Amino acid sequence: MVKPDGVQRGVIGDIVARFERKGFQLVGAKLMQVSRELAEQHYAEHKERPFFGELVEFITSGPVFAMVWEGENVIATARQMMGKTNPQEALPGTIRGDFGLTVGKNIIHGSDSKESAAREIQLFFKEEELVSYSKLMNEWVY
Ligand code: 3AN
Repeated sequence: MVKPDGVQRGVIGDIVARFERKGFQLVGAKLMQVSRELAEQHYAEHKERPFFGELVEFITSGPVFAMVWEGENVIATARQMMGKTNPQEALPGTIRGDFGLTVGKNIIHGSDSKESAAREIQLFFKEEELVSYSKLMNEWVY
């Protein structure tokens, strides 16, 4: 998910392009305003952390671009492409390393396991918003 800072900074296209060029397949995407209720569900695992309130404020402060990507080892690879949570530690060439400056506004969120991906996808998308299709290009990727 491109967070409100990424949308404001105009890097949706760049981020989509990185995942596309890597070889991943887009199966769903939408620009949306996150409600407080959805934000609290999304960040439920951080409820006890001191920055929970800030997280909810920030993610609801403007539109986000939610995406579902598919492909070989997509979760771990996408997290590598995103870079470390703190953009000051994220390497150049990663999304946070290239676009972010502070941990509070770090451009992008990515699911960190199959379980969290399943949970987050059903929070953000209806089943009919996910599109399954075959891409001829895949035979050149795998
Ligand atoms: P990631 O997004 O890399 O999985 P998590 O799950 O540890 O990182 O943290 C969730 C979000 O909480 C991060 N994307 C970041 O925006 C925010 N966050 C993490 N640590 C801090 C912190 N020390 N202060 C403020 N916000 C933080």
